[in-house]
Amino acid sequence: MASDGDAFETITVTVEAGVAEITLNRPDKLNSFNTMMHRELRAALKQIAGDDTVRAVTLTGAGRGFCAGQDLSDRVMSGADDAPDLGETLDAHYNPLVRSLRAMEKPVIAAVNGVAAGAGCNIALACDLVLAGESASFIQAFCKIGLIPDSGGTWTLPRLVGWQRALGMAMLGDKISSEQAEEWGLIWKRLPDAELMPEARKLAAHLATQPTKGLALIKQAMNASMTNDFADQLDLERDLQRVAGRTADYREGVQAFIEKRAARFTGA
Ligand code: T3D
Repeated sequence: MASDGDAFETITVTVEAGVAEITLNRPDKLNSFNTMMHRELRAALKQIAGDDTVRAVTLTGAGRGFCAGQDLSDRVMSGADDAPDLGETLDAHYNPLVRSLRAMEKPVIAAVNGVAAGAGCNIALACDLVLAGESASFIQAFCKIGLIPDSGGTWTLPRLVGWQRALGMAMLGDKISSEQAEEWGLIWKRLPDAELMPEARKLAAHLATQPTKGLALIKQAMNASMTNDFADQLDLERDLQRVAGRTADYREGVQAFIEKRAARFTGA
């Protein structure tokens, strides 16, 4: 996949050395989602998912925010207007987006560079590893406008931070600092702002040299563990380990260990 920096209006996508970096790019609106941004992000993720040369993905935001969720200026109703069918917009946009992040057969890093609010917060949390700059914050803003956490939030939050903290975040909509987020296990790592993108790029570059199929199988197993019981999960581990054991990267990993050298993984 060639670098696609100029192909979109609301996002930018660059591809270099096996890493796709997607930047949500509506900074004046804190990168909130309109229909075009949904369409463009979906198209980019589809292209990336199908490109075997891309072995890691980073998602970040332009300007001072990561993403403020839905663009509320597209939801203003005058007295006479019917309420929009938000179930429809979830079906059409937010749910396919978080599904595609969870199903992506390569690691996805969220580099949260500022506020992540509403669906913007839960989209970050749908990524595999969440890095945050120290000025980043996480807000389940939905309750402030009468909505419920979507984009997987009601599923992800209790699993990440436990029942009380999930309900506190969802019902109060308080701003959770990056420090608090790290302490609670909401994110993988907090970094000084200036180090966020260099570290995210370093991590993505590392992941892009790792056994991509194996990482995808780890993701598949972890996803399934959220609903499987222990017996089913053991069966799944058996099945997925069988697949992992047949990859070229497993063969290379064992060979490299025996030869006491660094492995050269190809992602196959
Ligand atoms: O509708 C559906 O399809 C259902 C799905 C819903 C998913 C959702 O995400 S619902 C939740 C939507 N998001 C929110 O409720 C968050 C709204 N934003 C805020 O609460 C605050 O902006 C923040 C806490 C995120 C940041 O606050 P602050 O003080 O740092 O920035 P600000 O001044 O509020 O925002 C800066 C600009 O971005 C400002 O524009 P202006 O005045 O400079 O022209 C503001 O209006 C704009 N902006 C921020 N968030 C949104 C937005 N514009 C449109 N939609 C937004 N969500």
